[in-house]
Parts: sequence; C-alpha cells; structure tokens
Amino acid sequence: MIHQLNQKFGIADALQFSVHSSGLIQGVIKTSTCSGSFFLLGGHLAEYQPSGQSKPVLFMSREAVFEVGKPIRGGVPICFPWFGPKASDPSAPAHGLVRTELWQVTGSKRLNDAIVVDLSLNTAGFGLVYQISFGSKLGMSLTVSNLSEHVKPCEVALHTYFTIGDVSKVSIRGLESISYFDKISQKSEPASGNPIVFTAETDRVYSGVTPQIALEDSSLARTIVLRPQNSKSTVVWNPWIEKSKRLADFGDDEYLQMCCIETANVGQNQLELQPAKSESVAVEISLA
Ligand code: TA6
Repeated sequence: MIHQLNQKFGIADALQFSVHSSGLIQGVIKTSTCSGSFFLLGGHLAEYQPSGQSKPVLFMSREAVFEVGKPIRGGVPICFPWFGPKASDPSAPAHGLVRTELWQVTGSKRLNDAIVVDLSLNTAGFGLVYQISFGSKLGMSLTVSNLSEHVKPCEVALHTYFTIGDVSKVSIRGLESISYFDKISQKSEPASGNPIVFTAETDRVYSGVTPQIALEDSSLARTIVLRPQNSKSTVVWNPWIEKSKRLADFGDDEYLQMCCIETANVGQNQLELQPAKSESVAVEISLA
C-alpha cells in the first residue's frame, strides 16, 4: 500500500507516504517552505509548520489517540455531515462520520512553493473532495457533493486547532461585528465590538461573513491570519480548565497552549444540497 502510494502520489524530496508509529498511513511533507503531515484516517491534516517558525501552527494534543475509527485531538478534524451532536440521533458520533473514515488519495502536485494533495471520500450519499496546499501558506478547500436524488441538508466545519504560546496573551480580531450563539450559556449574543480574549471555557458559533480573522499571539510574537471563503459560520473554542480534565485525549493543562477557530457552515447556515449539486468551504492560513 505504501509502495503504491509513493509510486503514484509521492513527490521526490517533498511528499512521502509512510506508516505512522500508531500504524496509521500518513503523508509527510518536507520542503524549503514548510513541513506538514496528514493521515488517510479522516483526511486529517495533522501538522503544519512554515519554515522559520519555532512552533507549529497547528496544535496536536500530547494525549491524542491515533486509531482507526477514533477522532484525532488536534490538527484539523473535518466535521461532516453534522456538527456537534446529531440532533436526530444522540447515539451518533459527535461531529459526523467523515473524521473517522478512511479517505483515498486522488492527487498530488507541486504548485508554486506548495505541495498540493487531493483526498476524497464517498459516504452517506455525499461525495467529498478535500484539497490541502502545504506551502508558505496553508490552504484547505473542501467540496461536498450530493450524490443522491433527494435534497440533503448538511453541516460542515474545518475544526482547526491552533498552537498558541499562552492563552492569557492572545486575542482574536475579525469577529467583533458579528453576533454569536454562546454554547456555554446557550444564549444568542449581539456583536461584542471587541476582540475575543479567553478567560473561561469559550464555545461560540459566530454567524456572519468575515474576510479575515487574526489570532494575535504576543507570547509567540506572531499573528496567524485566516482568510475564509464560502464560510458563514466561525466557531471559536477553548475548553478551559474543567472541560480539559474531562477530555481523555487532551492534557489537563493543554488549554493554555491552544484554541480552535473553525471555518464552517453550521446551524442556521447549514447547507441544503440539491441533487447533483456541490458546495465548497475553504480557508487560507498564513503568518502576518
Ligand atoms: O467546536 C467546538 C466543539 O463543538 C466543542 O463543543 C467541543 O465539543 C469540541 O467541538 C470538540 O469536540 P470533540 O467531539 O472533537 O471532542
């Protein structure tokens, strides 16, 4: 399997497939502009670090579990075809089906300073094509298609975990003018007019379009910029102290070094896919 993957999709001195210590198949990117990796499990983008950065851009828990059928705590889990618990079936897995299914590699190429990888999955009457671009910037683009003859509502989220230096020294700009649903208080809140700072468990679904979101990290002296496309929802999450203790695959103190800013279409912005129609959601991540 590894030999075939490398023969068909490997790129000399840039992209190689291998078996991770967990036994999962991974693609590993190492170029002059960045390093990165992804798993076939979940089409899961696991690592990204541009050259010159002392810390990865994407966070991965030291307690993360790498096992077929289990979600990976870090990187970019793909939430589809629902986000959070499935309203009609509490026994269904949180955040949908695709983050624990095995995806196929369908393409790889060099494009400018980047290595671009295409992954795909057909499941539950949907076709998914996911393109990841590993370069001086990180690009993710997910296209979901309705393969059935019925209208199919669905939610989608690129559940991106970011590495930060100190949770008490970060702020998130770009969502100040957008109202949100606070999942902790279960209340709808008006636009705050202020950058987001973390002082407690934070779990917010912003509903609106924003051209750019900036994660300002003073302790790492960097600003991570997200440029979403076709995304009407942005989820901001930090589990804080008590929830961190309840997460088996997450260190009790790891809330200090991470936050999630998720590029999505969920809730009132869910997709209503007509038969044979597709929708894409994408985000470009760069260092300011
Ligand atoms: O995106 C925030 C959130 O929905 C939180 O409510 C929390 O559940 C987080 O996702 C992680 O979910 P997971 O199923 O990966 O543990």
